[in-house]
Amino acid sequence: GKVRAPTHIISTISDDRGEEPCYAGVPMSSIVEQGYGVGDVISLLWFKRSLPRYCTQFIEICIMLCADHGPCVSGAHNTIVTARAGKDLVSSLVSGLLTIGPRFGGAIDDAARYFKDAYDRGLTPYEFVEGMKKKGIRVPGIGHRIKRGDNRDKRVELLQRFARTHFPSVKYMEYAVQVETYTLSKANNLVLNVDGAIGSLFLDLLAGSGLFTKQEIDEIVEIGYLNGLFVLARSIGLIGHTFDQKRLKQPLYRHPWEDVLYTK
Ligand code: Q5B
Repeated sequence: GKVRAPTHIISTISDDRGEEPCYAGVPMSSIVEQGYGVGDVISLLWFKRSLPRYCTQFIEICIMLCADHGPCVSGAHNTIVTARAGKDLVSSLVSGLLTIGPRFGGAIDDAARYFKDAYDRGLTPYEFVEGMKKKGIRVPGIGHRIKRGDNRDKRVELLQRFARTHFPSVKYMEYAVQVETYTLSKANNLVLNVDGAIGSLFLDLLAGSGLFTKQEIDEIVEIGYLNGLFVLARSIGLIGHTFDQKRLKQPLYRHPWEDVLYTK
């Protein structure tokens, strides 16, 4: 009989061999004709399933409100400096993307991991935060350079309001809010930040939608899908910053001597 030669690649999310490309089995004509959005495409290509409208809307809100946060944040700064050094779009973009990590924008996965573990183990916010302190680990999803207890992040409020209205359960987010109440009692800058809000709410999306098994949720959290939301979103802003600098014909950036402490 026929013998199938072993393949070098296994792929399960898309197929371009037929008349039209398919994302997780859904043909492109259905995606276009049924008015799917970016949230649906992310659901198909990342989670390999169609998600209900409130979930895809939540994903799209995350993308929109993480798309940019001004020129002063780490990623935009790198992109601006790179564009002004005369580099091309891709170089300027990746130079900004490379700053995304545990301090800047890339704390979503760890926030989801730590909040999930603490909530599932029934730790009080005090036990959780003080336990992290003992281990010398900053609580991911908590803290911001400019946001404060008396100057909350509007993006966090918008996400919370949407989820409280549309999600069947927001237990992980409410736990993150309790953690924030405790951290704010220690210092005014220790607010729940946008990474922490997305991390905790995505746990609620996964657990509350009824479309993921416990094993699938654990795998998503362990692999770390959620920083992808920030990477994808912020690429929109970083591309914009590149075009902005080119349009403005900005010269090579050089940091002023006066702003450096030269010391031995
Ligand atoms: N302390 C974000 O720090 C920041 C603590 C903490 C316990 C914490 C810090 C942090 C976790 C990572 C995280 C996402 C580095 C942030 C984002 C997107 C963005 C960005 C934008 C956008 C800020 C002062 C004292 C020290 C620290 C203690 C601070 N954080 N303790 N758990 N989480 N958070 N990142 O202000 O006793 O004096 O030594 O690492 O969630 O990236 O807009 O800019 O859209 O672009 O530099 O919003 O919180 O504070 O380092 O001077 O610390 O607070 O141990 O205590 P800061 P530091 P002590 S959202």
